[in-house]
Amino acid sequence: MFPRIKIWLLTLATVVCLPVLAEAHAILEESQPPLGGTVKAGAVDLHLRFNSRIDRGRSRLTLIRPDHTRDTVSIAPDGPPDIIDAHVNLTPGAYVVRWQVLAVDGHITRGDVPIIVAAP
Ligand SMILES: [Cu+2]
Repeated sequence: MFPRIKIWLLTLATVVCLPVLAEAHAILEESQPPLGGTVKAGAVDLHLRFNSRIDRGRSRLTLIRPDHTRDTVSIAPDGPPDIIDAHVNLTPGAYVVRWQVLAVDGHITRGDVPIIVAAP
């Protein structure tokens, strides 16, 4: 009788947890600068916070410059597991910060944060 209850509980737990796991891929919850935000030229801190933990080593930040050239931006190696931090030096113009992250559920998500860099 006892093992049967255990199996039943395990099954129930699986059924309850699956939808939660399926939703666990990373969604951008907060970004600094914000989407469409304006910052002053010079040293700019990029700060992206997600709804779940991400695998920093398998995540990527790409900076698309006003002339459409692209650079991979190195992600700061430490900090909370749901946050990506990076530091860039920017001249005035319209940029896009393109993020691609791997969440703990194994799903990759990506998105763009357009920002405007104004003369200091
Ligand atoms: Cu997912």
